[in-house]
Amino acid sequence: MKKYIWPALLLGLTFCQEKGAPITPVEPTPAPRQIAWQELEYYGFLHFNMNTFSDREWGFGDERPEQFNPTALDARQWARVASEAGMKGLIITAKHHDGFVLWPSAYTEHSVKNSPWKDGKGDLIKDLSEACKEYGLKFGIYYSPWDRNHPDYGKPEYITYMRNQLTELLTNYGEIFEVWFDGANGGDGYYGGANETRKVDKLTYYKWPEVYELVRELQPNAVMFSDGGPDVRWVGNEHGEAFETNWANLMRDSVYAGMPDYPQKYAPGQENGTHWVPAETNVSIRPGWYYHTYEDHRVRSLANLVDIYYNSIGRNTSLLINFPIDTRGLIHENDEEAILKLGEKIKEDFAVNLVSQAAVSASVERGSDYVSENVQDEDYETYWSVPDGQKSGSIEIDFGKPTVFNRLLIQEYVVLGQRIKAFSLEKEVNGNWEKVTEATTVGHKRILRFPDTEAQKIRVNFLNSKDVPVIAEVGVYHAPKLLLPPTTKRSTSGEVTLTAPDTNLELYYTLDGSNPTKDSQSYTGPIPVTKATTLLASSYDPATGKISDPVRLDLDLPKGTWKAIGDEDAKAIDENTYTYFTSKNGMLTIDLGEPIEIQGFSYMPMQARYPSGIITNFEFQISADGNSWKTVASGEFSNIVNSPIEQLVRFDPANAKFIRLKATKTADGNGATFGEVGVLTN
Ligand code: FUL
Repeated sequence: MKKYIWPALLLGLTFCQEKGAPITPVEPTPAPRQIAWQELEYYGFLHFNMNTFSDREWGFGDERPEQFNPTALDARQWARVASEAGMKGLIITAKHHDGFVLWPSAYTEHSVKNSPWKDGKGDLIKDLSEACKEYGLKFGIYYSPWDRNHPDYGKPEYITYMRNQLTELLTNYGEIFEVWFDGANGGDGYYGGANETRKVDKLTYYKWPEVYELVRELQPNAVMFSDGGPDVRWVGNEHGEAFETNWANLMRDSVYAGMPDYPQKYAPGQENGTHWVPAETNVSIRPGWYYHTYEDHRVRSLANLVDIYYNSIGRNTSLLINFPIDTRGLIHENDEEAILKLGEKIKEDFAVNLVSQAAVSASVERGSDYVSENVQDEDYETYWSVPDGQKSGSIEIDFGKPTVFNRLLIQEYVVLGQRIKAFSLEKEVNGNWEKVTEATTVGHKRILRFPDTEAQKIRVNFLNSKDVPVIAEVGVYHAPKLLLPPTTKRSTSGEVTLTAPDTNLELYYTLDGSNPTKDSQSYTGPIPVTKATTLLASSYDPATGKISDPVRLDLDLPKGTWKAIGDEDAKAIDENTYTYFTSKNGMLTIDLGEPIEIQGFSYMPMQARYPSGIITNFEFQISADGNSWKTVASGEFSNIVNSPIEQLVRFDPANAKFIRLKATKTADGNGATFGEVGVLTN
């Protein structure tokens, strides 16, 4: 027997060398549930419950179940829109911070069971889980740990309540693909009538390890989302943009939901992170997460949604786009139109993969199981790699003729760990290689956008990798140009300047709220706007006859004659959102120059990646003489920290010559900052 061993071993070795030895994973690697989740890439969020009816972003918790009263609720419409848009699942706010729950929980009266909807017999979690099944969508649950309604919030009893509710949600509604734990917590609330501020230790109070265990036991295939995972992490902002360098790896044990320095420190992931916790980008299709009629015309433009797609899915995260369900109980027509347009545009951008018909070769191959052709077969399970010990390598693509392209898509086979640290794209010009673009990490999917480029031969160079590069797919595309609307700028005297996004375009605008056509006012120079006006402007391409989506500006009085008094800094009234005023005494006082009837005010927080002094609680006062003041509005700018968008506050019409915005609390306790402040006269 013995004499056969050597030849057999040799044969085995040769065979292995030809095929290429199996690749050693680079840890950490994803769990099967994370691999399945990663493939979904794109799914929808639904914000719908008490806030929809109280017209707020964060309900206080003192609302009454009778307020929840949709007139035409149709969960099947939500599922239809999501599926037509190309989404793979839906996640609903089963309970938001105000504590109202969308299912007839046995553990609270603050629920749909005491609402007029379906005479208290409704169960929205059931309706949606069934609609998702019908449309082939995965179904997920958002559950807010912070509960401003519950009397026991802050005490150990509440943790039992939370576990009981999670048990209901995770046992009675079939398969759940994601459980979304929100880290937000503003402290104050109704708390069963106590009306007070309750601080909890976010790291220890919820007993996270036990919660995770419960979810694993009841829904072993579900991923759990929070700032720090354990399975999927937050991208660190709510405007739809991942970091360009983005690792799925995270120092998970140092992170917990709602930790203050998360967005800066942990959101990009960490090259040396100990656990696999890929990022998810969550963003709303409108400024707010909840429905407000006044945002019906502030739905994101196609250009913005396309940017979000490339800056999230194209940067190694999944994309969770939110629909604020309206008071009827439907996805609003404007939101539906916007999301379907995005779906069409993405299909158009990736319609033809120019690599699939090209000749592909590699600088080096690991063996016949790892050949370069594996990157063009659109099969994620086959991949190209190089011999052990090498941490770089190139893939060359010959289109056979000069070809125009503007997108590069790469996928690492992350089942074996995320590896690539740097790569570049080059094209051949007269026998020399010229750089087209370059980037850092790849991960599950990386897409680069660049201007139209023509070449017959290109190559992708994997320049630096943790170990051998393992590349599943390379795609090259020529995405049709998207006709963008003009950019806008308003002067303090009120004039609006439009700038075309490209050469050879004509610009048209309207001032009556209608969509511009090429028969509207043609733009020839700055447009004077001296009173509350809606301006819509579009670019028109005479070569194709196409007109862009409009840009919309809801303008109010010009600020040129206003004066910031007190410490004399006009940066909050200079029509430039990127400059800001920092107040020493927490307030901004403005002399409007003459008495004006106002019906509200706007506050744009400081716009910076790491802002300071954002006002979370305010008082707004008016005065005729600058001496005696009357408070006309006060309250909270809900969720302004995670989503620093312009806040609009309305009140009964009143005459004022002086206005004053006072911070009663800032997010970080630092001096209040003001990006821009304005009045609403209409
Ligand atoms: C945040 C919440 O405070 C918002 O209201 C919203 O639910 C968003 C998705 O998460 O942290």
